[in-house]
Amino acid sequence: MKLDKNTIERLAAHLETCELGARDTLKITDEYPQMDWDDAYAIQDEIKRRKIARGARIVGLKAGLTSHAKMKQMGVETPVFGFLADYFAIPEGGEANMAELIHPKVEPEIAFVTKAPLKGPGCHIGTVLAATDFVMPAIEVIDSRYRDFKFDLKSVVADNCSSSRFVVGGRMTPVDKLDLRTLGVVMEKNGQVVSLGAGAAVLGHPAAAIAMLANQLGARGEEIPAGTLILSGGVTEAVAVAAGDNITLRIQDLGSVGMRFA
Ligand code: 0L1
Ligand code: MG
Repeated sequence: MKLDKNTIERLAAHLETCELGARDTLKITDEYPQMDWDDAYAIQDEIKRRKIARGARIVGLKAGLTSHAKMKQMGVETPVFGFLADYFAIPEGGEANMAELIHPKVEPEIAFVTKAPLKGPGCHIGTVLAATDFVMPAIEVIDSRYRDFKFDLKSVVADNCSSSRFVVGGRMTPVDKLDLRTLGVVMEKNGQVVSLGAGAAVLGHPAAAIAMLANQLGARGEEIPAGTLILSGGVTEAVAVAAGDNITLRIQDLGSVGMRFA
């Protein structure tokens, strides 16, 4: 690690204050270009610790930048992971308040819920499918705290991978009779189709994103417990939204989920 404990705590407090106050900031590597991956995840962990200390519950995990479309959109090559806090969750058909957000975008995702623990190294698509209770459609709202979404990957990881809000809905569908690679994904904004894709856009198979996450956590000595909700990553590029927008996501065989921005 290149940063000391005080600096990590200060950067975590700064990023979380930006999140809670809906204020943007410059990417933190401008001030700390020497920051490494361990520093970036230590800042994310400190943000998580602060939330738990204030009484928030951690309700899930997310894999990010898992599709080639997203990697190209962001100019990066490696997937990343973050956490979901309880107050990020919006009920199916519910509303996100733009006053609490900076410049949100939405992503169509396949959410997994596990029924057995997953611990890397060595997790693969088969291990993940065997440990999956069901999958559901999910809309993730990302809201980078960095001005104009201008960042590098370490700054993004420190900022909990732009996590902000999410909604899950549709049908809780077991995976044994599904081919997640060929599931069609259609996202609409105000009734117009804005994104089209298939599950295979996520690392060739959405379960590969969950395996990657389990292996990355395993390298840190952590596992994914049974009963964990995990967002596997955007199937398409993220789409910008504004107050008044209605978003609907339909995923073949999994049903649909919707939300709006007020
Ligand atoms: O959910 C994600 O794919 C993470 C995105 C992190 C970068 C961004 O803000 O687009
Ligand atoms: Mg995402």
